[in-house]
Parts: sequence; structure tokens; C-alpha cells
Amino acid sequence: MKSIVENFDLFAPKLVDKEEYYCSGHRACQGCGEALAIRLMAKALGKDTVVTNATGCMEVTATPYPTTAWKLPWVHVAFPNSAAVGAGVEAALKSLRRKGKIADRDVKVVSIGGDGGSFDIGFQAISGAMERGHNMIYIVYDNEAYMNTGIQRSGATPYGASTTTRPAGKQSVGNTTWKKNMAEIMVAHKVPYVATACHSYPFDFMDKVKKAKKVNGPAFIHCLAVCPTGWRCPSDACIKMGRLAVETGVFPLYEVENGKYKMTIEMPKKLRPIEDYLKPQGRFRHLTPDQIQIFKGMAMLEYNKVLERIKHSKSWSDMTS
Ligand SMILES: Cc1ncc(C[n+]2csc(CCOP(=O)(O)OP(=O)(O)O)c2C)c(N)n1
Repeated sequence: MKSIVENFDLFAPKLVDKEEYYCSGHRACQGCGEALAIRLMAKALGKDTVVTNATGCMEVTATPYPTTAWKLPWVHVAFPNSAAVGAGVEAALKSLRRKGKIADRDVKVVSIGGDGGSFDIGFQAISGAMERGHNMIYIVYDNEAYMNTGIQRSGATPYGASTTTRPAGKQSVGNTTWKKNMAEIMVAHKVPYVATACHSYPFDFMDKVKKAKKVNGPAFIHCLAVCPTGWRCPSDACIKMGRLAVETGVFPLYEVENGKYKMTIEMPKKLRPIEDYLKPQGRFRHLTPDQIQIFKGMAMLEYNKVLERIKHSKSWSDMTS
């Protein structure tokens, strides 16, 4: 009889798929959080997955002709229409299932895009696909600017960040607006599973992707992805910066299942000082103490809104009786 050690695979829960579906050899920058998140996502989804990818860093770096880092069926689509093509693929999968051609397989379509391709230019396609209730996952990899084309500001860029289209200078603080709250916008679309995530919490992220895969309908994940190039931080700080975003309350990790909010990474009562997150990043280096307070105010407004929702939200089924 084999020992427990020899039978390890039988006794231990399978934590992470050893197979790589997004392989080494791609040309993402050193320390790219987006590439790491994609790799984790692909492991969580497994081989029965079709990916649609809006143009952006992850398309440009993963598929320089004639090579590809993807071992999954992958469609490169135009900047605005990842979700629209995903919806089409889902309709095709439905038809194949009806004809019995993939009867024994649970194939899921996942549409991905950067924050520019999702918060801004691809927004209406996402809104349409989620509202129509397609059985698909949308994951936005949010590095807080249009990085592929040279760090232009997007609807996800936080206050005070210096970008090439909103550079900081004598007359300018850099970006003056706060991030669009995509998770809340998706909850308003009645998407049954919505979550925020970050590659610096890999098991939390993969659990959320697996949960999203099980939903028979639309699911949406907003994944913060550190970009050392655009954030002007060292490439070996990628994981640390993601953790600091969470620990300072700038990017809390939570999920919303059928309208009910839940924090998935427990937050300390006393958050880390926001300066710990801002100071290592060159894009925020110019901020004065007053401007840091404005940043903090905006971040805390969003954070406290999440805490309120966690306290008071009920699942939709509990609200209909
Ligand atoms: C309609 C259209 N406008 C502009 C572009 C040029 N373009 C390609 S990728 C990109 C930026 C992508 O930014 P984002 O979606 O945030 O992804 P990231 O590169 O940061 O991963 C832009 C502006 C394009 N391909 N198509």
C-alpha cells in the first residue's frame, strides 16, 4: 500500500493547476502585475476556456507575430469590443451545446481588457453584455492608465497620478478625478457575481475566478494590476504595491453575490497610512501634504461606502419577500 506522501494528490486539495496556459516568453515588462494576474486567471479557469482580449499591453506583449504565449483558444479583438465578441462566442457555445458537440464539457468564455478598454472605450459593450445576461466572465486588468500606448490617463486613473496626458507640473497636480467605481456599476446591472481582486493575493483572486466560472450568467471581476513602468516603482515592488493598495484601504478586496457585499481579505481596524502606498510611486512623488489629504479623502469615501454596503446590504432574494 502507498504511503500518504506517495498518495499526496489523493489526500491534499488541489491548490493550483500545475499546467501553464499563459506561458513564459511573452514580452511584458519585468515585474508586470497584469501578466501575473492573467497567468493566475488562466490556471484558475483551466483548458475549457475561450478568451477574448481587447487590444492593450496583454495582447501586444503576448502575441508578437508569429508567436503566442496563450495555450487557450484566444481571440484578439478591437479596443472597444472584447465583451461584444465574448457575448458572440457565448452564443456560439450555446449552439454547439444544443447540437451535442460539447455536451460533456463545461466551456466558458472570458473576456478581458485593460482599464482603458473597459472603463472607457469598451464600456458600452460590457454594459450590454452584462445587462443581457450572457453566461460569461468579464475581467478588467486595471493598471490605472492606457499603459500600452504610453501612460495616458483613463477613467480608472486615481487623483494626483502624473500621466502623459495629465502631467504634474507647476500648475497641475496631474489627474484631478477619481476612479470610476466599476464594481458598483456592475452591481447596478444586477450582475450576480461581482468582485474586486489583485494579483498580490493570488488565492483570493483564483477563488474568485473559479466562483465566477460557476455562475450560470454574467460575472465581473475588477483586478488591480500593478504596472511598475507606469507607476514609476521598482519592478520587484509589484507584489508589495498591490498589498499596500489593499492594506491602506485604497483598493479593498470584496465580492458581491446577488447584491450582498462581503470583504474577502479582512481589513485591519486601523488602516496603514496612505503615504506608505503613495511614497514609493514616482507618479505620486510631487504630491504635497494637502494633496495627499485630498487623495486620502477620495479613497476613504470609497472605502467607507464599501463598509456601509457590507453592513447593510442584503441578497436580492432576501429583499423580494
Ligand atoms: C479605437 C482605438 N483607439 C486607440 C487605439 C490605440 N490603443 C491600443 S492599446 C491602447 C491602450 C490600452 O490601454 P488599456 O486598455 O488601459 O490597457 P493596457 O495597455 O494598460 O493594458 C490604445 C490607446 C486602438 N487600438 N483602437
